[in-house]
Amino acid sequence: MEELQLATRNHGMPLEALRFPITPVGLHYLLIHYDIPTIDPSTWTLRVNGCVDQPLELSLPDLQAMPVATRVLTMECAGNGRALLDPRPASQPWLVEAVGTGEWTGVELDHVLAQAGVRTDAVEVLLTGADRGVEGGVEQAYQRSLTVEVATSAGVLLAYELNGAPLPPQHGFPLRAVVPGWYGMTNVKWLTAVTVLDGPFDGYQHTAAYRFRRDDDDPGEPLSRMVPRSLMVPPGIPDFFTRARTARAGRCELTGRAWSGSAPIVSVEVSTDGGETWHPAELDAVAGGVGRWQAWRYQWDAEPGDHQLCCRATDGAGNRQPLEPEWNRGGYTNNSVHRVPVRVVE
Ligand SMILES: Nc1nc2c(c(=O)[nH]1)N[C@H]1C(S)=C(S)[C@@H](COP(=O)(O)O)O[C@H]1N2
Ligand SMILES: [Mo]
Repeated sequence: MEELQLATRNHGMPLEALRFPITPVGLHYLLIHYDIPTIDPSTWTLRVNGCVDQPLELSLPDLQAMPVATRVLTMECAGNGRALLDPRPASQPWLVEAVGTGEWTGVELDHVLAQAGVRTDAVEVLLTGADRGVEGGVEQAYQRSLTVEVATSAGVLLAYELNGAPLPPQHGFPLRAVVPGWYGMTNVKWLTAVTVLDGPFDGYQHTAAYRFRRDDDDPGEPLSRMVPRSLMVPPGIPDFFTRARTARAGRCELTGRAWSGSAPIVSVEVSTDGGETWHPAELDAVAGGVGRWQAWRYQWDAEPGDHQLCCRATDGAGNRQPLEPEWNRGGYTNNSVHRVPVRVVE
């Protein structure tokens, strides 16, 4: 029941929505650890404080008067693929659809930090959301930090628009961070404060959550950039309850998208026999980029029978999706190849 409770609050992107280069807002995946906070935009401000020369308190119009930047970026939850691990780590039970691509508009975090003047003793930049909850027995506001280097040179946006409209409540109204190429947890929603710290942040979302830990004793490695993944639009038609798919024999174009947070995608391969043999897919002329998905297609001559379709991506840094996942306690970064069983009929 607890997994169902999370699954109904936090929805994924239906895979057929891979056809949209920019995900319509209502189809973008959603992950909200606690509750959507109530925010009155007329009194809301962003505090910029800590190790800065000039602390700031900025209203939404103040932020909107600053230089505007727009970026198309793919966002993926670090737990995407979790529920495919065995045993299944109990948490938000994502299969593979915790992803979406948005056109984010706002002001560069670097611009705001420059206005405040980051002092030389600065080490990290802490982002605090307005939402509160309890996790692992610890009451907390949702907080994540970035190194000063990432905060000032990685193209981080403080976004107030998604796809040309004000952020909707569920995606962080009135302001959220968007960090190109990083997993979803970094993109703090409902921002209330940007605090420059003179030491590393040791809050729950860094020390307990979002670490790749092989077992209970493993302190683990912090998660950062998205590892490569490709997904396909499942062909044919689904059964309502089982979602088992049936397609017609003949020429069938398989399409999908692939992304990585470290380097552009350089190849996508397709297998129609469960990963025994692989064939190159064609990458669309419109290039993706670091943290922005890339469309691909493959012409499949579908013969009657049962097939397991698979796709796998490789990025320019040489990272390729594995056939099998590596289990870990939090169920993170399972980017093993996407598998879609299909029955082909005459
Ligand atoms: N304040 C706040 N920010 C947050 C979260 C949250 O619960 N609270 N969830 C994070 C996680 S784990 C993910 S995957 C993304 C999801 O963003 P989306 O719901 O806009 O797709 O937001 C991140 N930012
Ligand atoms: Mo996430």
